[in-house]
Amino acid sequence: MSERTNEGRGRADDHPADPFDAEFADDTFDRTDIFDPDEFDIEVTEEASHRGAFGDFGGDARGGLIERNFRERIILVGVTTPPRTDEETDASLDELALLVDTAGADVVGRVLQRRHAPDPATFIGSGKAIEVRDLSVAIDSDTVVFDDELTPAQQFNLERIFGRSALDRTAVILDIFAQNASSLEGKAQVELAQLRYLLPRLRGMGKKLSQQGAGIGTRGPGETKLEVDRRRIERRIHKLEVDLKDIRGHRAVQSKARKRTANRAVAIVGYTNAGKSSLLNQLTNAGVLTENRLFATLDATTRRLALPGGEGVYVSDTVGFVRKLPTHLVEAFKTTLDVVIDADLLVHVVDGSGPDPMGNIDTVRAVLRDIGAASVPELVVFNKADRGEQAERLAARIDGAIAVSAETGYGMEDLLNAMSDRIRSLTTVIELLIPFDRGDMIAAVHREGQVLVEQAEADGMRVRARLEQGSIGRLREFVVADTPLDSRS
Ligand SMILES: Nc1nc2c(ncn2[C@@H]2O[C@H](COP(=O)(O)OP(=O)(O)OP(=O)(O)O)[C@@H](O)[C@H]2O)c(=O)[nH]1
Ligand SMILES: [Mg+2]
Repeated sequence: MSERTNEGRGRADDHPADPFDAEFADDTFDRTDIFDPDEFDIEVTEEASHRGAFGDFGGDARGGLIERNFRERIILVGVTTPPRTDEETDASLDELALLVDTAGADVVGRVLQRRHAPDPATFIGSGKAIEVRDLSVAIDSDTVVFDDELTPAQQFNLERIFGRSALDRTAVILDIFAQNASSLEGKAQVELAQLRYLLPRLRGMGKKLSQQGAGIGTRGPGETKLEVDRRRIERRIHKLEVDLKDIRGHRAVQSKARKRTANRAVAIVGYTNAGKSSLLNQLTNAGVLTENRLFATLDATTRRLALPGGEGVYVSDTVGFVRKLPTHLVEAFKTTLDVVIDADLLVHVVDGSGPDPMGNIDTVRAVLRDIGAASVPELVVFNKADRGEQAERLAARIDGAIAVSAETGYGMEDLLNAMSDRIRSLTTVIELLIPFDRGDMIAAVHREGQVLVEQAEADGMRVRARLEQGSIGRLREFVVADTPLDSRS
């Protein structure tokens, strides 16, 4: 990518036609960066320039998946609305640029605007929209991507003004998901999320649906594609919902089977690209794909791991989170959600070498709250300690946090011990005396807990075991209350 420049030529004039712009826009802030200043003067006509993506303004009608014969040229638009700061908008646009790059397109310019509130009709106001249109023509961009979620009406209006596709961050994330989905369930989930996103946006898309370009926002995991009418989309949504229910019903049985065993569940969560899959691989040789790419993982992979204390745990890798990830998108990954909500412990992996680790932690915690996992205990792990001191410094700042490198294996022993301690703290060592005719209960102790000592006595089996509260409740009548227990509890 060529160097970012602050081009005066793209700067906003006031557009009195739009009261929002006239009143609130601060054109000392509004900024337009063009990444290909050399190409700025290229003579292009609107029709000739646009190669089509989401919209009906051109494009080939191949409707391909990932394959494409050009890299789309993208303009990013970010809006600062209070209480957000300009720096936050900038950082968020940096990340959006990374998302667009991951989706396989080139960012050729970015536009920043400051507003008190989004314009209900066009998000950025009609004056600014015309400016963006002119810029798109001038630098020959195919698609305009907004950092915030657009309503269907805003998207529709903007595409009309631009004469090219207007997408939002959600569409880009969906596009990446569509490229990365690999399992049957993952593909079904992504397709469902895409269709649900598309359905309210069908208005005025009759032509588009039969004229699919191959670009961001148009790719789907199934061969269904979008060249179908609303009713067919609704039927497809219904079918996917039924299919997913089947797949999930099957897994629920497996998960119940797990719950009846003594093994605890640990979910590795964190920001996308933090190193979650790398950590699972380092811990268990799981062989999960790791890539310097956002959302490389969409499916939860689970592996068994023996902790230093002898406890067996199931460790699961999960889909990464990102800023402004709409909860309904996370919800599409219900498998991941279930894994996270049902976990006994979350290992929260943070890229300790990244630009904003604390901001990433906040984002991940907010998503965890959204999905109802706020109460699951969390162990914070600053990864990529091999890249510098920052990971260690951060770990020292947060109580109980650990610095590791999933790449080199540094810190793994500390991590395993910490996991072991945290898992142990969920259980209590108790002593039981179970009559010989209650073989079912003796079996239950073995199944649900960790048996430390077992001894046959005259009136039954004396068992010292580590058990969780639920099991202890069920075995209450056999607990030997007056016997001093293991010093540890
Ligand atoms: N230097 C260094 N790089 C690492 C470390 N851990 C992971 N990486 C790299 O970071 C990138 C992302 O790693 P992944 O394990 O795929 O990250 P993830 O959190 O699973 O990412 P998503 O599944 O995409 O959300 C890869 O290029 C890894 O090689 C580490 O400890 N040190
Ligand atoms: Mg991963």
